Amino acid sequence: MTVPPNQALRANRCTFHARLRSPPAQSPMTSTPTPKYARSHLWPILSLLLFAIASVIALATIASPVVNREGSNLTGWPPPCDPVVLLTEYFDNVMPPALPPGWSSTTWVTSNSGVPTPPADTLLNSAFVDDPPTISDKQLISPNISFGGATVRVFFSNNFNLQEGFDGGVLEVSFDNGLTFQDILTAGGTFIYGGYNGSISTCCGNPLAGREAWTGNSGGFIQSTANLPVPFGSTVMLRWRMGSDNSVSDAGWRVDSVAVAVPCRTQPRLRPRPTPAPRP
Ligand SMILES: [Ca+2]
Ligand SMILES: [Ca+2]
Repeated sequence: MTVPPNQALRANRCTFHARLRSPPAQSPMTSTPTPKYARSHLWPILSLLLFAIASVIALATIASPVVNREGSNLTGWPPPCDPVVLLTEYFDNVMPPALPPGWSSTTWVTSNSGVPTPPADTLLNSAFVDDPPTISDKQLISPNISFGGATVRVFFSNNFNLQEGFDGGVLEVSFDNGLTFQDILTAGGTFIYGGYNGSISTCCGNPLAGREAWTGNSGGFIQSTANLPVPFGSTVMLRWRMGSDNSVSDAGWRVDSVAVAVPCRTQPRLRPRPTPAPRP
């Protein structure tokens, strides 16, 4: 039978495509055939994938200590602000009994030994005044601190052993260059730590009679901290004032590690400006 030319051509095409689709002849010795496509295309992809995984693991191993180190340094970063330190005094750069420059008193001295113990919060010295068995009014005055219009924070280490209820100490402030002083609480201040712990008897001539004060025995240095609003345009002078009555002495009072600062305030966060729309 004669096959028409069109049918012969169609049959040859089918045979050609069937050869393309049919798997190659297998060797009788090969039991598990390996597709050529997998070898030629999947291996580069798998190699790239393995290389990428290895790179990620290596980078993580190298970067981990850096991230941890910088993470610890960056805790709380950026800080909301920095405190503005106005005054610090540790009384350590003078030879006792001299007071540091700018500090004044006729009765207080610097001291590195004796009672009340310990003699200093920061070595070697503290400011010290005794508690005599007689009526006395002993004042230690700070330099003038030029800052106003904000609440400042006063820190100091406080070691007192004063006849309880009869002798005591107070912190006073002046906003007029030392012309007048008032108690820090009367001036609007508030204690955060280590505030007054008693009141002074009115019986026996103490110049601080009837006032709240530090009195009795602190048992070593304690931290006293107060907030003090300072009127705009004013300066601040601090006065540690010890008053004693007409009998019975005690070890005295030590002040050390004084700092005055504008405490950390939260700064307003700037909002990013919106991108202006392009003009036509
Ligand atoms: Ca000191
Ligand atoms: Ca006394």
